Amino acid sequence: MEKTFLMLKPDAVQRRMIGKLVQRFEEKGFELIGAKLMRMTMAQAEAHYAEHTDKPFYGELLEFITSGPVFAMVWQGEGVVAMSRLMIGKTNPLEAAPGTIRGDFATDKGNNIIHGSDSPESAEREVANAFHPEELLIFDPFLPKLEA
Ligand code: RTP
Ligand code: MG
Repeated sequence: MEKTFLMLKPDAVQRRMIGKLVQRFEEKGFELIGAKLMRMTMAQAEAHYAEHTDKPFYGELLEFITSGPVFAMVWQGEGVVAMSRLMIGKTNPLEAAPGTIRGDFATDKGNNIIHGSDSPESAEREVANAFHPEELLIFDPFLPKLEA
């Protein structure tokens, strides 16, 4: 079954939006199979955003994502990667439609509330970067084994 990694960013946690945002995905009908409040280490942030190493905003992005707790989640369902990206809305605030999470709650390109994996392959990598296998309800063979 398809999975995605959704992460409520430090601005969402600080704005007390965890419950409201989790509710959107529950009501849509996806299955939550893992969730935790965590602080991303710099190494985790670098791995998570490895594709953006060369971007001018990379430093700012790492600083922001490690600036406070995030709420990391794994959701499962048919088409969950693409559908959750639709629910999240575009990165550019001028293109994020009302009714989407960013369209409703964000005005900034950087402080934009939530991350969602852009493909099932990215999701596998991002889940493994943030969760131990036993933290998920359903065993995932692609996740590395914990040291005994
Ligand atoms: P995300 O990865 O966080 O779900 O967001 P996304 O796919 O919509 O956007 P992406 O292109 O992957 O960019 C990752 C995050 O970098 C920040 N960003 N800042 N200042 C800028 O021009 C800029 N562009 C992107 C955003 O926080 C974006 O979510
Ligand atoms: Mg992205």
